[in-house]
Amino acid sequence: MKTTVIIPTYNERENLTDLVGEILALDMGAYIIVVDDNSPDGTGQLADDLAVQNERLRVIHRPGKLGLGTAYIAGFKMALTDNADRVVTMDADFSHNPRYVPAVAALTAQCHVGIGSRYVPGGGVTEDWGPRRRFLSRSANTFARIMLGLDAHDCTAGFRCYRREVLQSIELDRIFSNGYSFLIEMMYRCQRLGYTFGETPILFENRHQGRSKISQWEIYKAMFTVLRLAMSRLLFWRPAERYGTRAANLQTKQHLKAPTSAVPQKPDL
Ligand SMILES: Nc1nc2c(ncn2[C@@H]2O[C@H](COP(=O)(O)OP(=O)(O)O)[C@@H](O)[C@H]2O)c(=O)[nH]1
Ligand SMILES: [Mg+2]
Repeated sequence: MKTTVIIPTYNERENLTDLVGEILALDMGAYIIVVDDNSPDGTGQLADDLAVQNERLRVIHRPGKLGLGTAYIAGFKMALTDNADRVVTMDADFSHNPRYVPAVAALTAQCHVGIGSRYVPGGGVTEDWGPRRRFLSRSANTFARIMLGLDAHDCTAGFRCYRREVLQSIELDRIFSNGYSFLIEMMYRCQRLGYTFGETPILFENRHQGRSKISQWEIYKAMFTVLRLAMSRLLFWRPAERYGTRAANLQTKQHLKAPTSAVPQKPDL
């Protein structure tokens, strides 16, 4: 079973060496694709240097800061070409600790998409989050869950593992959102296609080095994405059985059964 971890980077020079080292040291023999957007701090060059030392690491270079969503898509395409069976996505700043990678990836034995989740029992964030940030994060999640009827508890988490068939069947180039709202749209599309989710608790840590790239503008865009998708959900409503129902998905989770359908039908999103 080939596992490929995609790490989008923009100015992550101080984190990358340790992160790559820890992932490569995991027993699962994971492969890594770093997707760098010509980081001014030289992260791309560092990734190339690390790739020379380890053949399980590959690097995609893009000409400038093109956004998190398209970085994931570029990584997905390369991972599929490289015959990955499952594809993990995680941040470069240690907010997603590499020690959780095996557990997140293992979820795909029972469901289509695994999530390293802050919002299931045992999960959470490290101490430094003040009440305002906690409230913002929780309410953004609840808003997206309710508006889009999402099953998962952590809908904005970037720590995920997708089975190969999920990425093959989603028309990646038709995903409209870029940036952080990509995560919400991707989850919504997966659920519409009848794919199931599993969550394992993680402790989300503050970034080890460097600065966050999320802006206020990204938060507005994420809200817009939720409203846009909620509208399309209303307009393009189809009988639930075509997509798999929420109840069926929950049942799959409870009984930890492998879903029986191979590749569900694609709806018009
Ligand atoms: N390639 C690429 N990576 C990005 C871009 N924006 C953010 N990232 C990476 O995406 C991950 C999450 O970003 P981060 O700034 O930590 O967001 P935060 O955790 O929400 O504050 C990190 O690994 C960033 O380096 C981008 O435009 N292009
Ligand atoms: Mg971060």
